[in-house]
Amino acid sequence: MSSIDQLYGAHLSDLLARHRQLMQENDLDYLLIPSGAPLKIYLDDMYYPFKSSFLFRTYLPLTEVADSYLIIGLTGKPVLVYYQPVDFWHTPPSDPSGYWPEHFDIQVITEFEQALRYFPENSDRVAVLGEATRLTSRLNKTKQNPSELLNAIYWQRAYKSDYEIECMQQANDKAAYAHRVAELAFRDGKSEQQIHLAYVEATGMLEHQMPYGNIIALNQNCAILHYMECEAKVPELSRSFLIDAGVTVNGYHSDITRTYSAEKNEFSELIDAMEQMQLNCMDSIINGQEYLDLHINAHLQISEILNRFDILSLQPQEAVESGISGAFFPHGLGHLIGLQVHDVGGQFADASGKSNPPPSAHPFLRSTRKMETNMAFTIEPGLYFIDALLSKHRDGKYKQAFNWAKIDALMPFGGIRIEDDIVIKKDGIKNMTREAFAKL
Ligand SMILES: [Mn+2]
Repeated sequence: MSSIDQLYGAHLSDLLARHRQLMQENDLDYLLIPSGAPLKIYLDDMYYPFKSSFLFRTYLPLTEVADSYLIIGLTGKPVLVYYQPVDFWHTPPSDPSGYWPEHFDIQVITEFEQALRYFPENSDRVAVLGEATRLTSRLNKTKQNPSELLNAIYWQRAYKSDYEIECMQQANDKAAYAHRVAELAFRDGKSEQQIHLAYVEATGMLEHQMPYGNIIALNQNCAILHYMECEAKVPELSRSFLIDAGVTVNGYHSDITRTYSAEKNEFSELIDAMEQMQLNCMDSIINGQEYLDLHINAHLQISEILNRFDILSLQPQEAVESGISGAFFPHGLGHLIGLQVHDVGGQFADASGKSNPPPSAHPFLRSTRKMETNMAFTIEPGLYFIDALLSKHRDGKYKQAFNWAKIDALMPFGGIRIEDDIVIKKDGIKNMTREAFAKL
């Protein structure tokens, strides 16, 4: 028995115990969880790539199985209604295999409607979790996505089991290897599209199986936070390369960013400074601290770099308080990660789902949770030269504080982001991304 088998067994029994407790607190006898139905392109005979619902994937490592259902009662093995149609047009889902089937009472169906045989009765003691299907919408007495139950599930999801951490570690291991292949393609003078294809091939997966659209940017495109155009043409000069790409393993994601300079120059020194700043930021984490404090501290550290490199003459405190640091670092320091790249519940104040939004000066911060044992986060500070954000300051109140000549010289390099996936442990942090790169 491999370790993932053992870890999954313990993970699932703990998950079921917690969710059954929540079912009792919410007067429920059953949860009915659809994997989801594929979405057809309008007036076409083709479908968008299918990804099963993350609620379904909370229990099962099945990322692409459609029209299946999980039924969880208060006792016994959960029932998995597994749709395996007789289909000569497409490949039907393979027979259940691996470390998970022994934990389920698996009922294979070949006709979509046969799932109804296994559904619990139509009653308010049943909750349907996820997007309604044409079968679940017939159950008009059931509770559809009761928020009290879901919020408690989402709140708990931030705390990862050893199984989940192992899946994310494997997702980091695979991504780190592909990142290395992509870096070599950049050093080899390839186009964004060629680097993108090299990355995907190195993961051993297909493009639609990536956890999110790869961000593969050269030169000034590194300043576009969610750049996905993947230019096919090789640029005349490749100065800089920013890659933000992950891998999915058993439904769990990695989300990794690295930035490279083609040559040793001021931009590469800025990358080194940001790298050191990112490491310091992770070293400074105290178990139980607010993520928001880490984010604000990152603004101070980035402002210190801007000052040290003679890009901005303001002292760090003033750069942050005036909002100027946000012109260089406009996004949040990071987010929860797990079954979703941006895992649910990042802005919850408590298990009831009460909202804890970030302060108005930091609107894009996705996590305002405390950083507690077994929670997984990304740490992804950035420093960019984004014309759309900087241009308004060229005639603004603080225009004298900017070294415009230097900013104009750095603009063709775009920007820097360095992103690791970490887990908070009792005695420090586990950096899944750095561990993965160290194994290469
Ligand atoms: Mn991220």
